[in-house]
Amino acid sequence: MSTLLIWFVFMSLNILLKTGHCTRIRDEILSITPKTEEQVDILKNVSTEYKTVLWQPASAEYIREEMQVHLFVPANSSGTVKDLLKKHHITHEVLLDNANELIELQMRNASSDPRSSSTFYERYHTLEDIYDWINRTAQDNPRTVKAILIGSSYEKRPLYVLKLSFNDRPNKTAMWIDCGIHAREWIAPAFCLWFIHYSLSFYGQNTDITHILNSMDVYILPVLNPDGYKYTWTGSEERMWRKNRSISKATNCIGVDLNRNFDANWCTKGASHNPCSEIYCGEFPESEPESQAVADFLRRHKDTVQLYVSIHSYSQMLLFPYSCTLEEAENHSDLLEMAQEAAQNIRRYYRNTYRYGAGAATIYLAPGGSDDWAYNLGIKYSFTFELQDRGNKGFLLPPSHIAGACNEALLGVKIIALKVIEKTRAPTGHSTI
Ligand code: 0X9
Ligand code: ZN
Repeated sequence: MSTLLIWFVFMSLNILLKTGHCTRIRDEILSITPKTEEQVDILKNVSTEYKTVLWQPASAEYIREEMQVHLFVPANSSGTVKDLLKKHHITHEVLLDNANELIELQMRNASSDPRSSSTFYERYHTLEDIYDWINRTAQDNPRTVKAILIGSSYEKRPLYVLKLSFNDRPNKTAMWIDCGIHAREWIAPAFCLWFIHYSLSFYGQNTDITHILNSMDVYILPVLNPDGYKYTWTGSEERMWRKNRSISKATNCIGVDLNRNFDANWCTKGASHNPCSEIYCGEFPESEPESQAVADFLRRHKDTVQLYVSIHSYSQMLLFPYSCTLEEAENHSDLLEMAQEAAQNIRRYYRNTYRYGAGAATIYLAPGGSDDWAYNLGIKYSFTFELQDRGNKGFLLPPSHIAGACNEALLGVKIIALKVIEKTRAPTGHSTI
């Protein structure tokens, strides 16, 4: 009798394993490329009506035929979503099936893993840790680093800009870098910290950064969207949050896409008036305290700031104005040449490909962005970097990739800054008279 029972249990287990009914379904990222208009509509519907999160593109409105779509599908929606895709003959590929492990890995930091051999800059940090780091960095470098409070977020968190200034040369220009306008793009704040640490460590050692810092002050805002960033640290469901956390009067939906809230063809095609959309433009341009603080600061410093850089992820791209119109910027060929040189060097030194071009022509029309707004303000060198990767780990880039992602982007920023210095250098007074 007992032999029979053992045999029965063994056979059942075997069947379960073979049919896969036993394997635990986990959160996944699917890559889907719709081939027809009908498939586009189905996919738009899946990504809005079911409990999924679009990773790429940022919103369903952007989905087109032949576009590679990355969709985060939580375990409990997996069956329904896959059945629907199958029913409409839409094929998919699983990009990631260990999202939860990657989220855990990203959240593991110094305090929870003291044996880790990676440095502070090779880990992701909570907002509190970043605030502490900002204070410490300003305190430890009183001659070169100043923390400037430029405003506060919707939930009243401070927005600190670090000013790096290595000398008081007359007619000094400046560059601006902001990180973390989109909450889930964790590699962005990590880059801002990386850049500051690199500048403080290699000034006087590396010729390029020394030349840059001798010619320009640098204003760096490590976390432009602190409320959103804080929220992404509260759990794996919240990890995919993109917008800020402002409450809309009209609906239950939360958040404005801060990169649609600037006054550059505000809320035209490529942004949405719907507060529930991932690309909600807000009630009016600069309705959000975060974008207003940045815009006010840049308006006050527009005569010195020559270069604007905004750090995002993912997809490895180097974008420049315009994103809010298909028209070319007046210095398009200059911007293209600079982006090309940066991308070529990244390829040469890091064997990684960055696509580059004007935003609207390279990815999609996306009005109300900070880069276009800064450009129209008169900052004629304006770039958005989309850091690693090219679509496997996406927002869940493991800590072990931080160094590579930041170093290649840093090279890109240095090349562009050197070009700006060269192009804007005041003519040396060789008078012909
Ligand atoms: O859509 C965006 O805001 C950026 N891509 S992301 O995937 N990080 O969301 C691209 C920004 C390009 N610039 C402007 N739209 N102005
Ligand atoms: Zn972004």
